[in-house]
Amino acid sequence: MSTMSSPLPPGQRETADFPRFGLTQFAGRFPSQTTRPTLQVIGLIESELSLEDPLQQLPRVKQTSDFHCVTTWSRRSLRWSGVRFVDFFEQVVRPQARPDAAATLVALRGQDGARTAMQLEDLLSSDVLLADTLDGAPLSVDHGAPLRLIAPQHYGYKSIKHLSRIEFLLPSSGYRVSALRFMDHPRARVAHEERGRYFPGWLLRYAYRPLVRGTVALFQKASLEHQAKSGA
Ligand SMILES: Nc1nc2c(c(=O)[nH]1)N[C@H]1C(S)=C(S)[C@@H](COP(=O)(O)O)O[C@H]1N2
Ligand SMILES: [Mo]
Repeated sequence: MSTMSSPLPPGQRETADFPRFGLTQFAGRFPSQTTRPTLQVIGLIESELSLEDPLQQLPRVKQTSDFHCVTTWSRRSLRWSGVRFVDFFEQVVRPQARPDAAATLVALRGQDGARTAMQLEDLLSSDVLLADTLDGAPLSVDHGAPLRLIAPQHYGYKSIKHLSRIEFLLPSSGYRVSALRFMDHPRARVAHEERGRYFPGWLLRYAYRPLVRGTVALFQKASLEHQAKSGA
């Protein structure tokens, strides 16, 4: 799906680069496993799964999509490849783990400890990917190695990098995400400007925009230090 010529969603501005980004507490945290992905499937299911190379045997797809961070920067036309989440769900999770039909909330966790949750219904959209390449190359550590979620219709904080665990939950489970409560909208649909809860999206634009430069710089510095240490 290409969204190249469409106007940007409300409140978003195009960036010239694609920065490593997130909540500041994750700037200095990195995945320990960056090549072969393993994915745990847990929660309200009949059998827990620990999948090595979870994309194996699933149909691979390429997708060009825009990426929208809640803090208002957008990166156009990123070229991802991987498998559709819906295929992973229908061909692996449903037959092997057999999730309870009432478990319609799905928590996603990265190796760096970052946590978010999405409605299963939103994850089953055909443009939601488990991605392992960007612009034709394996994902870099900065952008989510070895495997990340890509949910282009949702703000970037739902697209968990270094994805290591998927947990099926009841919507009433009270699952705690990484962000403060007001920052986490249960759906976070970009088209509806669902940036967070309690405050209207247009108001959060002005609260978040001034934080972008400093956050990018912090993440960049931490990456350089990490590369120097790991000799990469
Ligand atoms: N594991 C993990 N996933 C994450 C984050 C993070 O810090 N850790 N940051 C989120 C946020 S807020 C954004 S905007 C995107 C940024 O993706 P990028 O670093 O590849 O640009 O990743 C999201 N997924
Ligand atoms: Mo973000």
